[in-house]
Amino acid sequence: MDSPLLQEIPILKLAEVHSKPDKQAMAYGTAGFRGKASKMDHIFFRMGMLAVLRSKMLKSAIGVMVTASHNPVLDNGVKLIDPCGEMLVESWEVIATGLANASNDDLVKELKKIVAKENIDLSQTATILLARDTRPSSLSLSNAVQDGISALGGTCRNYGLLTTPQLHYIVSCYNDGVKDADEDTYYKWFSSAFKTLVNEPPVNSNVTVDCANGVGAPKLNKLYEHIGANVIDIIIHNDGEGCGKLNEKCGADYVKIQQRAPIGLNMEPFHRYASFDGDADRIVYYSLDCDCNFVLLDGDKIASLITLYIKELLDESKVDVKLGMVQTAYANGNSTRYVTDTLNVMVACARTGVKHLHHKAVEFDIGVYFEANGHGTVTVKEECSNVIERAAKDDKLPAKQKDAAIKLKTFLDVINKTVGDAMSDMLAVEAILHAKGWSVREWAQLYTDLPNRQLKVTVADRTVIRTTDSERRTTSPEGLQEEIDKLVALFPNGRSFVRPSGTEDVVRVYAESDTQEHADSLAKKVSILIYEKAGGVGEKPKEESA
Ligand code: 16G
Ligand code: ZN
Repeated sequence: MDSPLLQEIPILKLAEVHSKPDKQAMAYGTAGFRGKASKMDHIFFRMGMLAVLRSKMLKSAIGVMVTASHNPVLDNGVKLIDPCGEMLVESWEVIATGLANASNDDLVKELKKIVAKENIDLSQTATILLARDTRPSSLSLSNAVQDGISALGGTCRNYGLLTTPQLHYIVSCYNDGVKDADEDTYYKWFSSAFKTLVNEPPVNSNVTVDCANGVGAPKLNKLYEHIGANVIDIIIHNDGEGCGKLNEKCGADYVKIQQRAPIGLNMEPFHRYASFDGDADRIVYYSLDCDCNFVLLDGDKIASLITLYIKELLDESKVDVKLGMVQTAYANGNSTRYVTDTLNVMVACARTGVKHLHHKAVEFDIGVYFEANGHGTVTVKEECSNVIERAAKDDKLPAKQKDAAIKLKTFLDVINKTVGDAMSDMLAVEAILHAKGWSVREWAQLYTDLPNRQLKVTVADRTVIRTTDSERRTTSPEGLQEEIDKLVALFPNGRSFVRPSGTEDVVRVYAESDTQEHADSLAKKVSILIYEKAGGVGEKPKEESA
């Protein structure tokens, strides 16, 4: 008998509407497909179909998010979310790339190939949870996803505008049996956990949040309404209502890389500021010190604060579980030293890209993971949650011990454990500062960042650079690592690594040292080395004369 997939006519009809231009190839990268929105309609259509196949295979709902995060407003992107709210499994990234690049004529053949290879029972039902960010192209591209879903007979629940982490959260709730999970479920859960943590007395100083003119603005506003202005005081900046463009001179990425305030923000010393990125899965904090110097509290500082707080509560509650932190090679050396030596917490290193950190973090009972760029969260093993919950209810424990367990349980409730979430991370930071009676000043002083510099070098083929040891060392071109080592040895506290970017056609160079001058000089020397040894193109990086 013909399988439902063999109803080729409707597929082909819709495929014609969402036809793939010739000679265009794209890859499912670190965070899904990303590129110029005007060239990607066929990708969205095909990802709708792929989500249906994955949903049938896993007999669970699958998420599809339409966003290009911190990219410019004319870009767009799409990523799939697996049943527990985690990123799409890596083996399916290859399948996604194959389907995206199949010619129009080969589309049905490619679909059949996936069905056969993955042994998918097409009689299964499929449910896709779809959402989008505020980009001008997002509505029509999410319609293309919907067409893909209907082409293969799947059911689509379209949530409209959401932040990326909200959709991750809703996918996990839905597959946990909460079939009516929606945006409100999110606000109710996180606002109630936050209020339990900080209600007495409420947070008194305000926090100004730059929402990058993105979807974070309306959503933070709603969260704020649920929490109440009597508990937290949030001022939203770059809310997308004015003439500012999405991610243009604003947002977490801009603030982190430029180390300066977003457009239109007049900063005052010691005030708390935060920036989300365009889909609100990243957050960085910042402030001005008494000399009006810009002070950045990036993903490393957020992770250190969270790790410190969890460690204190574990010690107080005497709950014996393994706490660990996961960073990437970009983590500031002094953050790693602080967590390892001062907090006595184990630090693991993972490759760039959230999924790599997440996978390492789940090896710990409680894993705190953050990229320096502000993407991160905390993972908690189920057995560990149970141990904490039992301690929180144990009347035989001394009051102080039980109290710490209750605080830890409530604190972990404020965390979106599926993926890094700017809103939930913000609540976590605000709750910790409140609990400790700290301003940004005390937080910033946990450790001092080592001066660092990031540069990029354009080469003919960036894949000639191969890395190992979580991208901290290169294995190719031959002899490159030895040369980098020699340069690093010239600088006090020197460290440098290079890696091919996963999102841009460049090689990235990172360097840190005891002074900004040294960090700049090391980064320059390594860039020149890359240019010479790895086939640099265009203008050669130059060392500034002293
Ligand atoms: C993507 C990743 C981010 C990573 C960045 C690196 C996700 C959701 N996002 O934006 O984690 O830091 O790529 O970009 O995984 P690069 O490879 O160009 O340096
Ligand atoms: Zn993002």
